[in-house]
Amino acid sequence: MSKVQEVDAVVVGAGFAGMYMQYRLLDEGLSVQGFETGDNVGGTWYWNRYPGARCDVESMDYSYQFSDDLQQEWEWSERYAPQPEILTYASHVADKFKLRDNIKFNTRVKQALFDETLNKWRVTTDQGDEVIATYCIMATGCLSSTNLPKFDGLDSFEGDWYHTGLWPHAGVDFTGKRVAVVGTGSSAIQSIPVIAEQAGHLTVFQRTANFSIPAHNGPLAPEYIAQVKGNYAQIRAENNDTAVGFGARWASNDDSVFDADEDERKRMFEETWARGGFQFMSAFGDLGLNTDANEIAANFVREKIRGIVKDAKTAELLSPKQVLGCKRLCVDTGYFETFNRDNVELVNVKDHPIERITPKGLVTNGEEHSFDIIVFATGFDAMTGSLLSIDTRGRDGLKLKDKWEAGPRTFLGLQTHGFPNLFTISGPGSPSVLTNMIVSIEQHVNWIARCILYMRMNSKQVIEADLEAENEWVEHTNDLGNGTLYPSCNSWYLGANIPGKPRVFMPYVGGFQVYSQKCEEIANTGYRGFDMR
Ligand code: N01
Repeated sequence: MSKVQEVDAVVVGAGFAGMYMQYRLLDEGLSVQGFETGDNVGGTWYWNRYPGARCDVESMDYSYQFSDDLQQEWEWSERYAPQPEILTYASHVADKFKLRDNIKFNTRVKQALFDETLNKWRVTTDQGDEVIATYCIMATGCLSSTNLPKFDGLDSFEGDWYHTGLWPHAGVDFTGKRVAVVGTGSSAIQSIPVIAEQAGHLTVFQRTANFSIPAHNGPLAPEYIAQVKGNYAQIRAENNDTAVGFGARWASNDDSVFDADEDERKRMFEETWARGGFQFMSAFGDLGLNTDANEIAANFVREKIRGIVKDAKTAELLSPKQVLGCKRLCVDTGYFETFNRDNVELVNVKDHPIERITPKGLVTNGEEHSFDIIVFATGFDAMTGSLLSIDTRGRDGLKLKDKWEAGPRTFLGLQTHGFPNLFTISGPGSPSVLTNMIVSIEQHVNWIARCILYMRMNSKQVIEADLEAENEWVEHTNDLGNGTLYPSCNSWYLGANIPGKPRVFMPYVGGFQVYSQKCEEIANTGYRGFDMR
């Protein structure tokens, strides 16, 4: 494209955030240009095609609520939807709402510059596109910039290697192969049981053991689907009124674990363990806030691991030492059981890190392990990685990279001072990754769409977060994070998985319902904390 194109809005990314943003803006009659690196919609579900990938939030909750027609016609097959089904759903949404025409695929946005003479953004891509837009909306995802640690010698490896977050579309045949998996986060914990079934031999390299709760996945009963669909409006409203945006219909207990006797504790933990998934954390009200309360729940899980894993040494190695839920809780199908297989081995790389990759495999503790395939399940440069991969410059040429040098600074995770008319969907400073992402995405998109409509109706050209409001929000977000147990371990929430990244707890931990109410109040009072001119 050689000609400069002019539109009302550029939307970067065509995952669930980008797609719904497109839908809302097009519906309001704006001209929109979307850009997407992949060759199709789906975002995270487009890239993360590793074996066993599925969503940890239940399918009847992890779906759009903006269209009743959509939520009534779509039929989920399992309690936790597998990645291919979520991708098919994304594709269905794009077709149903005719979103593809405005998205340019196979195109990466390289630069976004605010042109102060025009009060507009100039956005350029790796395909030579140049677009001038009033609004620039980053729907780039919280977990989309993959983290591949800098291992010496990777280029020399003679086998094949993959990152879970950039999985080949054709799939990978592990049959009879000697396979290594590096990492034991959610992606590894989902893929390890499936890879182990195919591989000749699987070696798992673990640096930090992780807590995982069984998913108890299975097909959804038609009666259950009918019951949810018959009450969807109410279920969605109740979910929207929770801290996490899902699961309102399952019982949660606000009582302290210390108010329960031994039998009651055991009963609650067994009940939530049997129910499966994230609900385990709601067995008692103080598991996320009090170290001693947390330790009681953590010991229950460690005991479960010892009960599942036959070899005592392996069980001990798989038992996490950190606070339960401090790193993002994992949800699994047969993860710990996999270590009872004869073809699976666990290697601890905590004390003896991976030294280097060789043509034959990798070296740790002075010993070379040989492989045909290495899978890096080493996570993401979360929340800021993809935003900062675009050269974004606001007023006075201010670079976003420089402004966020000591950690991301936003007002509500929606805007950052110095960057007028730039919006981030589920940005740092919003609840995003601590919630059902689709619920958070819809809330942000609705807020941005309403704001843009307000500006157009009131002849406002520019909106920009006030510095003071932003500073207060950053302080408030930090205070809330520091009041929890999250800072007690190293996690991607804190940027601690990326060497040199500032240690800042990035998401807003005050709860989705509190946050969305604040956003609503701000919109209702003429966008207090934002400068509109
Ligand atoms: O990444 P992670 P992930 N040597 O960062 C290890 C979401 N998600 O892709 O803990 C050895 O959690 C690292 O070790 P350590 C979900 O929010 C959702 O698994 O840093 N090991 C860790 O074990 C999740 O939290 C779903 O010590 C190294 C692992 O790699 C987020 O995505 C499914 C290493 C990385 O774990 C990220 O999950 C999957 C090294 N040099 C993911 N460097 C669903 O909802 C890193 N590691 C289904």
